Amino acid sequence: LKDSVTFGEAMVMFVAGQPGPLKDIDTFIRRLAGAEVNVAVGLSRLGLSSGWISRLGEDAFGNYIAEYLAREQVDIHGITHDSRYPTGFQLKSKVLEGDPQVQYFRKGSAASSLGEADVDSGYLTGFRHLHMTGIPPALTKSTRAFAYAAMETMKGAGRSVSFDPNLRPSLWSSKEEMRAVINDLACRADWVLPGIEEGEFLTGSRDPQKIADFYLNQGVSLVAVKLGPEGAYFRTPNEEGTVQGFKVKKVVDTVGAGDGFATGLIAGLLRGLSITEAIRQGNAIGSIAVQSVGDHDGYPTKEELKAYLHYHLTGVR
Ligand code: KDG
Repeated sequence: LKDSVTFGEAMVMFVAGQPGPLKDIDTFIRRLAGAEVNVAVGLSRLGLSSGWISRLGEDAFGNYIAEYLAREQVDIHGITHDSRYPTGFQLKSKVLEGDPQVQYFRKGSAASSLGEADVDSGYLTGFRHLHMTGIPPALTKSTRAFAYAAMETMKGAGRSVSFDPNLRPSLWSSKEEMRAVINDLACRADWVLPGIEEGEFLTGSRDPQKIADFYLNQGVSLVAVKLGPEGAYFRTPNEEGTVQGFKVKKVVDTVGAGDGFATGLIAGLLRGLSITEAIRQGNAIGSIAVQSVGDHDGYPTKEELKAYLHYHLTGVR
């Protein structure tokens, strides 16, 4: 079996070259965005076999994405192309502090036309693990149906499933619906990876232990709550702990940190590391991610990750 598969929308991302409101920016730097594609690329860089399922338009953006992923050695056999729809894109502002502003141009995109009929169970179950986020269930009715069907297919085949809520309120019609659907999907997963703010919104408590218990009580086997620079808290039915974060000299852009965390955690668990070690890897990649402009351009190879961990844990290069 191959290692990990995921599905979702990738967008060409234009990052402002200068700080300021997006309407005033003359030059942008092109990158590739999309929570799931970030994880797919991250896992591939770490040497795992990684697949990404989506639909792209037959346009320059779609071709760019397909070529980019092939270069990153992500398995692209799960991608279909459709000339009826465009490939989505987004603009991201440059900020000197805090989270940047993001503006989407993704309504009616090729990826948002994915539906239940596109679920290829033969392809999916060729992987040991499925990583999901809360973004596809937010896009359209059909992508939500795809998400449920993919989850069911993988659970039915005995595969593990990770779920990152990745809350994007602007993509939902109401906060109540967002909470209900995300929790419904999260409770069907094996590993749930909320940020602390997300956990608070989803469970009503800001206490990481209570957030974890909420999902463990529904049958989830591991909850890792991301605490930003403080690292992450985790809990399973018989283990818990907090794994310290890594010090970062300069935060360039926070977007992509959560996907970096998921990448390190999934790679670690699929390779049989302890939960603490897997989470440490997650924290490490999250801290690397915030130091570059794109979502995933800073994500390390296996060797780079090893060197980073070694340096930060021993002080020796
Ligand atoms: O997690 C990073 C993503 O938010 C970014 O790449 C864009 O996928 C994206 C989205 O829909 O917000």
